[in-house]
Amino acid sequence: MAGLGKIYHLMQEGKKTGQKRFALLVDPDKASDAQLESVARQSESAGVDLLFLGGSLVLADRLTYCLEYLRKASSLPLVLFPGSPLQINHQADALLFLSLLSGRNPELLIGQQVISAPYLYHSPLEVIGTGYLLIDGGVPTTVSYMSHTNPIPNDKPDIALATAMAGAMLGLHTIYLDAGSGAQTPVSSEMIGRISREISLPLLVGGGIRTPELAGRAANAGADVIVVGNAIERDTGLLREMVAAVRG
Ligand code: 1GP
Repeated sequence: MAGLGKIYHLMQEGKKTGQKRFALLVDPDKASDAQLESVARQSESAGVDLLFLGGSLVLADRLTYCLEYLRKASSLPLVLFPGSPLQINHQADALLFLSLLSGRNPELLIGQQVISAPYLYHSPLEVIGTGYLLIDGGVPTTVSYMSHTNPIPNDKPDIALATAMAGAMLGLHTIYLDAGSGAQTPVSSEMIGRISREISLPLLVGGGIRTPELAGRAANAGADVIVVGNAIERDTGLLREMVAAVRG
C-alpha cells in the first residue's frame, strides 16, 4: 500500500497551522480544451493548491485525457474525487477513497470500496480515506440521485457531527462536507464550525461555493480545504479572488 504522502500532509499541516487550501474541481465531462488550458495557465499563479478531478456522473471518457493534459501543463498535484470505481486512474497523484457516511446505501459505504481495493492497494496512488457527508444544499443534486441517499439537513449540525465522529473513530483520514455540485445553499458556517472544532481531521468543504465571499465564509468557519467547481467553470476570472478570499 502506498500510504499517505505529501498531499495528505499538505491538508494536515493546513489544519494544524490554520493555513487554508484551495482545491479546484475539474469535471472531466465538462472541461473543454480551452478550459483545461486556462485552468493550467491560471491556477498556479492564482495560488490554487490542488486540482481535483471527478464527478458523480461521467458521460464522456475524458478522464485520462484531462489527467495527461494537466500533468503536462501544470505542476499542481492531481487528486481523484471519484464518483465510481470507473474513475480510478494511476496517472493521478492521489485519490479520495470515499465512503458515503451520511447515507445508508451499503454499496457506497463499503461495496464499491471492496471492488476497487485490490486495484488500489498496489497502486502508486496516495489513497486518502475520506468520510463523505452529503449535506442538503436546497436542490436535488446529481450525487444525491445517483447515490440513492438522503442528504443530512443543513440545519442539523449535530447529525453531521456525530457522523464525522464515527468517521474519525473508524480511522478515516479526512471528512468532506459536500452540499453537491451546483447547490443553492452551501454547507452552513455553523455545521462547518462544529465539526472543525471537535474533529482533528482535515475538513474539506464544497458545493455551491459561487462567490469569493462564500469561499471566505467557509474558510473562516473552519474548512481546511475549500473545493470549488461550477463557479470557476463558468468564469475562470474569479479564481484569483476566490483563492484570495480563502487565504484571508
Ligand atoms: C465539490 O461538489 C462540489 O464538493 C463542487 O461544487 O461545483 O457547486 O462548486 P460546485
